[in-house]
Parts: sequence; C-alpha cells; structure tokens
Amino acid sequence: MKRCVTIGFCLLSFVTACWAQDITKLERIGSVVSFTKSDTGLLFNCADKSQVQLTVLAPDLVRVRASFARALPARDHSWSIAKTDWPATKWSVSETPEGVLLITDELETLVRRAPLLIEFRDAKTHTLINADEQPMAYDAKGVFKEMLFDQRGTFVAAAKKLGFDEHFYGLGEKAARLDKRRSSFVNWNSDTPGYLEGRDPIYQTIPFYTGLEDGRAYGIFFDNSYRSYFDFGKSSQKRAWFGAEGGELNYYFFYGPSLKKILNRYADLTGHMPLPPIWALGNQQSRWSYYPDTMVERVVSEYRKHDLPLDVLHLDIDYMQGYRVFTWDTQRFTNPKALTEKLAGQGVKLVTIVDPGVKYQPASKNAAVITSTTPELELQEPRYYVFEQGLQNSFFQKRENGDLFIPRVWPGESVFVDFTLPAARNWWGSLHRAYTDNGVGGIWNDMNEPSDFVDQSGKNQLDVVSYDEGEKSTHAKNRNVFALLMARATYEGLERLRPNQRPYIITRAGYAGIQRYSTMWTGDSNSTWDALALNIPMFTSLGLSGEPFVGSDVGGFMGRGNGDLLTRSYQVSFLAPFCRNHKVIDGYDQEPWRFGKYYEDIIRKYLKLRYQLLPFLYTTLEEAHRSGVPLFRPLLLNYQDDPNTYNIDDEFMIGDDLLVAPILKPDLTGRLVYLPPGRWYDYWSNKSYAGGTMISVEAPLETVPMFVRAGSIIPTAPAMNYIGEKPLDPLTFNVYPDEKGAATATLYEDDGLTPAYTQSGFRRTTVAVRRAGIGYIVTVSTPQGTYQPASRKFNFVVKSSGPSRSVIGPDKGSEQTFRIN
Ligand code: MIG
Repeated sequence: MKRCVTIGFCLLSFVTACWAQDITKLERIGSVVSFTKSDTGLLFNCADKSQVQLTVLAPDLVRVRASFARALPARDHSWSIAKTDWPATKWSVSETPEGVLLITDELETLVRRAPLLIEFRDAKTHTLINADEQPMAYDAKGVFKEMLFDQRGTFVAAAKKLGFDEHFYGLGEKAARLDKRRSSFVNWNSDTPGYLEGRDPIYQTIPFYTGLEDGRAYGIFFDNSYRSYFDFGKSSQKRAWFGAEGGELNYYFFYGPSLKKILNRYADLTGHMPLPPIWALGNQQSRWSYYPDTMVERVVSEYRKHDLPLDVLHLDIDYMQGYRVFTWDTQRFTNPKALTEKLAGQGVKLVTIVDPGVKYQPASKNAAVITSTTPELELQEPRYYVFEQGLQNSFFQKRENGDLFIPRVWPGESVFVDFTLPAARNWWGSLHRAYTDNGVGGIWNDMNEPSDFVDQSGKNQLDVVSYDEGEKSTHAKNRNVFALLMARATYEGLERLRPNQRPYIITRAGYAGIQRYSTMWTGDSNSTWDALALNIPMFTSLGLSGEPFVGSDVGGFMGRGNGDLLTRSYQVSFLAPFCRNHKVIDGYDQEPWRFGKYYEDIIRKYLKLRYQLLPFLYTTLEEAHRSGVPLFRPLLLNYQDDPNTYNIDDEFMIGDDLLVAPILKPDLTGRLVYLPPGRWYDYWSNKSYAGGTMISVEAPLETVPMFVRAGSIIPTAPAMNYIGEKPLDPLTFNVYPDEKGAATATLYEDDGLTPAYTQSGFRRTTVAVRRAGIGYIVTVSTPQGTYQPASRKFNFVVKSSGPSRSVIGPDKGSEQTFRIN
C-alpha cells in the first residue's frame, strides 16, 4: 500500500511536470473593427465577434478583459478583488496609424488593430514596458482538450515578448528560486507533503507576477481561478505566456517602475493585510499533536523553565472528538476554558486547527436531539451537531446529480462546506464560538486545498457544484478559491464573535486576496538543508505576491533534523513574521531544548533577540499592512537599480534596514555576503563596511551574519519571554549614523490587540539624528495618532566599532531634543 502511494506520488509529479502546451496552436482573437469609449475605458469589437475591454483603474493600473467569439458577459465577479470603486482617473484616447492609444499620466496602452496586439509603454518616456508576442488566444478547436482537468473548459492564453534580460518574480508559493525566468508553473492548490524544490504545484495559487528589466518593473495579475499556467520563457525564448483551462482572459496590468509601488497597488486591488494581534509576532510552538491538556501545560512550563520565549501553542487535530471540527475531546481536554485561562496566566495563547472536512455522520432516527448551549463539549455520538446543522441547511457541497459529495479526510467519510454560499460562510464563522468561548486565541486552517485522500488530484471532485453567486460552477473553477472563502468565513466569524479583537488565522492553501483574512505557512517541508534554503526564496516570493505574513515549520516538518539544522533554521525564522517550530506526528522531537544545551543556548539567543527587535518588527509589519510592501524582503526590492541583487536568494532584508545572510548548509562556518550600495554595520561588532561588493564573513553556529544599513535607527525593547511580559521601557533607539553622521527612523505602536489602529489609535514617532561637533543631536517629533503608551524612557545609543555613546531620558510625547556628547 505504502509503495503504491509512493509510486502514485512520483507518477503524479511526473505527469504534472511534463505538461507542454504549444500556445501558437490556439485560435487568435480577431482584428479590431471598431471601438467605443466609456467613462472608465474602451471596448473593442473584433472581426470574429470577440470583445476586448480596457478599464482604467488608476494611472498605473489598467485592466484587460477579453471574450472570444462572443460579447463580454455582463457577469463580472471575482472573489479576490477588494476594491472596485476607484476614483476617476484622468485619461485620454487617440487614434494613430499604429493603433488606438489609451493614455494616463503614467501609462500608455496601445491596441494594434490587425492583428490585435496590446502594448504597454511608459507615458513619459514612451519606452516599451511589455508587449503581446501574439494576439490573445483561445482553444476554439479543442487542441488542448486532452490535458484539461475538466474537458468542458476552454483554454485561454496571453503571450508577452520575453525580454533578453527580463527577470520574473512573485507567483506566490512556489518551491522554486527567487527569479522565475526560464521556468514554468501550474496553479492548482495541492496537498504535497515533503515537497522538494521543483515540485509544482503546491498549496497556493497567487496568479500575480512582476517582470523586471533595465530597472523597470511591471506587474500582471491574471485573475482566473481555473487551473492556470505561467511560462516565463521555458517553452520558447520568444515569449512569456500565461493561460488557464477555462474562464476569462482577465488580467490587471500594473506599472511601477518601482516594485514597491506595484505592491502598493496590488494591495489596493486585492486587499491590504490587516494587522494581526501583536502576539502573532511572538514565538510559536506546535506538534502533531500535543495532548492531553497536561502535556500542553508541560510544554509551556518547559519553555518557561528553559527561559525560552513563547507566545503561542498550537493544537493539532488530536484535541477533537474523532477529528470532528468544532468539538473538544473532553477525555483529553477536560476543561478547555480552564486550560486557556491557565496558559493566559503564563502569557500563552492557544491556536486550534480547523480542517474543512466535517465528519459525515447521519444520526439514527431516535437519537436524542442536542440542546446543549455548549455542544462542542458534549459527546458527538450519536449526533454530531455540525454535520446536522450543515445538512439541514444544505450547506454541504453536492455533485451535479444532487448527491452529497463525500471525500475522505481525517474523520473518515466527510463533507465539505460550499463556502461560496454567504449563509454557509456565516454559519461556519459563527461555529467558531466553540473556540472563542473557550478562550482560544487563533485558528489554523489546514487541508484546505481541499485535500481528499480518495484522490488528491481533484478528479474525484470534478462534478462538485458550488453556488458561486448563482453561476453554479464546478470544481475546475472553485478549487483554487476554496481556502480563500473558508478563511473569509473564519475571519468574518471571528470579527463578529470578538469585535474588539483582531482575528488571527493561519492557512495552508489560498488564492490572491488571502492576505485580507489570513497569514500563512509553507506546509509540510522537510527537515533538510535543501528545504531550509528554500525558505528564503519562498518567503520573499510570497512577499512579492502580496502575502507579507509568512513562515515555515522551523526545523522542518518531515524527517529527522538535528541540532545544527534546527539552530540554522531559527537563524532564518527568528525574523520571519511567522516563527513556529512544528513537527510531524511520527517525527523526532524538536523543541528548542531537544538537542542539548549547546544548541538550546544559541536558539535562546535568537528568540530573545526577536523579542528585543519587536518594536522594529512591528513597525515594518505595519508598513506591510499600509503599503503592501512586505517586511521579509529580497534585496532587489530595496535595491531595484542594482542588478547584482536580482538573483540573490540566500540573503534577505527585514524592512529597509536589516540585512541577514544565514548559513544554509551543514558544517559551514563562514560565507560570502553581498552588501548593496551604501555603508553597512556588522550587527555584532558594529564594524562598518562599504557596500556594492561581496565580503567574506565568519559565521560559526552561534552567529548569523547580520548587517544594518548606515543611516538607519533600529528600535528595540528589553528582552522578554512573551509579549506584554514587560513594558517597552526603556525603548532603545540604536543609531547607525551614515557618513554624514545622520540617521532617521519611524517607530509605529498601537494597542496591539484591537482594531483601533484602523481609526487613529496608533502612535507614530519620528526620530532624526545628526552629527553636531563631536556629538549628536537627536530630534524626536511630536507623535502622530491618539494611542498613548504607558510612560517610559527613550534610550539613544550611537553605534560605532569603538565604545557606544548614549543618552537616556523620558518620552514626553511631544517634540523634544536630546544631545549625545
Ligand atoms: O494530513 O493535522 O500541513 O502541519 O500537522 C496531514 C496534521 C494533516 C498537515 C499539516 C501539518 C499538520 C498535519 N496536517
């Protein structure tokens, strides 16, 4: 059996790896015969009855929508778009011999008439940014039919000229390196335990990428939830193309030229990540599974005994009654509420896993009706309240013939909710009272590709119908948005249940827009050095795809790790937004102390440092929320004009200021580090270096090479074992002056827990340092926002390789200056 499964897996990955569509065989859209102008854009009519619509959303954002051999349908619905009410943008149209030109202040979109080819140019310099390599096309004759997941679909595709030196980034969660040039990918949310580099697809679908050439970037978001394909110059050196097995050719074109600006626009379009509770930035620990309650308490007390920071502990699937979601096994967890209260006393929150599979459990006719107001604590034999409620209300997915769809997941035979139904989302959200009433802090959504043990390819779900806003569409269209809608139901439910608290959700699968509802982790990675090395391109690529809150199982999930690997893994993840050690059920224990004191001491150093850096991390997290620019960044995001950075994915930056170059191989005690232009301080020695070059650094196991950008100020707090254990007093501003002796920073703070920050409940303090004679003058601006922290001291420390100089004084909450002599 096990062998069959393994062979099946290999076969599956082989089959998915060798798709090769020749898109030149598709039917091309007809030539333009006429066009009409509306307030928001242009509509082109083509010789073959096709239509193409260009919609101006912003000066740097134009939507392209095409229908083939028919008029555009009136229905225009997407689960991922957050903003549809764009303010009117100034634009004009002109007809030239080349074609029809739609011009905004930043972008020119040229539609050539015959053949119909679209080109995007910089409005100021008229430089070409991106051009169709062949007209948009569709599979009129069914030449791709055989390879379609659902043969009722019609393949649609767009092809772009491939730049000689064009680089490609983003595309969400891919087990691949940072620059996606010369590779191709498929999007089809898939449960892929133990995936290796190159395995594709894996859990998530974010059909958004950016192209970068000559320092100029553009973005394309192909908003199509069908199984989709992206080829960045793999099948041909002539073109990069994207397509899908159904749905519309519908994409958004973003023009930068800066990547940060594109990410900002993408967040406007698909939604900004809300701030999670601040303790989500704390250290987290998980295991498949911690139970019973005494085991949970033991893990927490071990953490405290070992003086290791911990904010969150995860309960995997064994806390439930026979894997029934929204229930507690009260043999294992006698009193969940008492447990969460006890843990709260130690500064720890519980996160419980919630899978989409609801146990299929028809009740026998004469079984007593459940009347309890806390059904989650009642025995679910012979009635399981969640199944009964869902069934009564027809919330579960059905096949086209009307039968319930019954996949097999952890509870055995199960059912899935049709999350496209608003009433079902509402119900699912409200079910979370089974957790919130018992003091649970957050929700972990797993298996939401959705995974089905009967058949992981999705073929068993082919004829499953979803309501889909009345369209009643099938799995081919809905699979990739399943997790998005489940997370939405969860998020909205938590918001209703606890209106004054920020929801905290983590998810495995997702689609573009998932950042509005959930944070994510990269699924079942391996406890190997290769998997560790993949962390950086995966985290940074997710960040470049609009998902800032990312992380992976620290130490790796599958297989046997060791102390060196775990330590190096913490040296990557101690600055990742999501920092959680997690391990498979039959794996080896890997909590920080499991490999002995030598490793534990090093891990403690980094976990403590994470908590010290909390003011800095939280400030960069808020920037990600506000601007869409992720905190965990590839170097190229900060140094887009420096081609040396375009392929670097064994280093990363946190915000604008901190550069980290971890060791990603066993037995290495040093490495080369590329420092971008500017000056850099070694974090450990404060020695300064000129950038724009490679340097060689020592990195024994206790050291991760870290550099701070000259001109920056890193705010830090006292070390602590959980967030809120101590006041942020003193708040230290670590000043790294540039060559002129100047440095600046902004510190962002709020209450960390409530949605008040979305109004004015925050505090933004700007600090500027300049050299004055032999000393420095520090100016603190009057803070913005209404949030009032408790009274505290500011401590300013000017770093240098010699002794540091400092001054300490009260934060008066108004403009003030300090002198450092
Ligand atoms: O089929 O809940 O990725 O983190 O421990 C495996 C058990 C189901 C997969 C998740 C993993 C979790 C595990 N889950």
